[in-house]
Amino acid sequence: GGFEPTMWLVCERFRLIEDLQDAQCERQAMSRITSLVGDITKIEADAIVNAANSSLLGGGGVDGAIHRAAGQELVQECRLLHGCKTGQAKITSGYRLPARHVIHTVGPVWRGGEEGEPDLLASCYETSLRLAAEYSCKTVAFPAISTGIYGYPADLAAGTAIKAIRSALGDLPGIESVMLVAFDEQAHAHLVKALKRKED
Ligand code: AR6
Repeated sequence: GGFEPTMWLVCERFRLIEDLQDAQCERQAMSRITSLVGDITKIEADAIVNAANSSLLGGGGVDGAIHRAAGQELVQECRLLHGCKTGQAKITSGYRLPARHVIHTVGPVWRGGEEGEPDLLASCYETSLRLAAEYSCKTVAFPAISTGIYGYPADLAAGTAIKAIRSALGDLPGIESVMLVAFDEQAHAHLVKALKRKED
């Protein structure tokens, strides 16, 4: 339990199902960006974003979870895409997921931060949102790209993500709501902190 009324407003839009009932939603007044704790495979958005690798043929982490939940047809469509470069994004159907589309993006591997990682991570968020807008998506949910197996520090990634999303949304009025789905409380705390910062 424990939803605040404002949390319900946010969560209702994504029609969160059972597993997310205890998720915490935080919303800045008038913001189109929301953070919550949950499993992105359960979210009914127009698009969920996958933190993929350049093969787009599946892997561990959120990528594995999305492929398992979507079913075999997802990897079949992915094979037709011939991979994806770091910082870029490609779109497929969501198959058995509650989400209509999956946007597959490839985050940078963290190598200390001096090898273009922030620009590449920002590009993942920006290109994913542009692709979502091209496909008339109004609601888009992101995982914390690169912060698992790819080793990007979660606090730095949260700041870069929020900044890139804010900047892209300025040009994309069709996107009504972006949900940042943290897998644990700590990742959520980094996102909330970055959301509360005025402007980077
Ligand atoms: N819902 C939301 N977030 C999740 C879920 C989930 N079901 N599962 C994990 N996370 P990662 P990366 C979080 O490792 O760092 C794959 O093998 C996780 O806690 O999934 O971009 C790909 O094929 C972390 O905060 O992606 C690539 O080879 C975040 O999602 C590589 O991993 C991202 O962690 C990509 O690594």
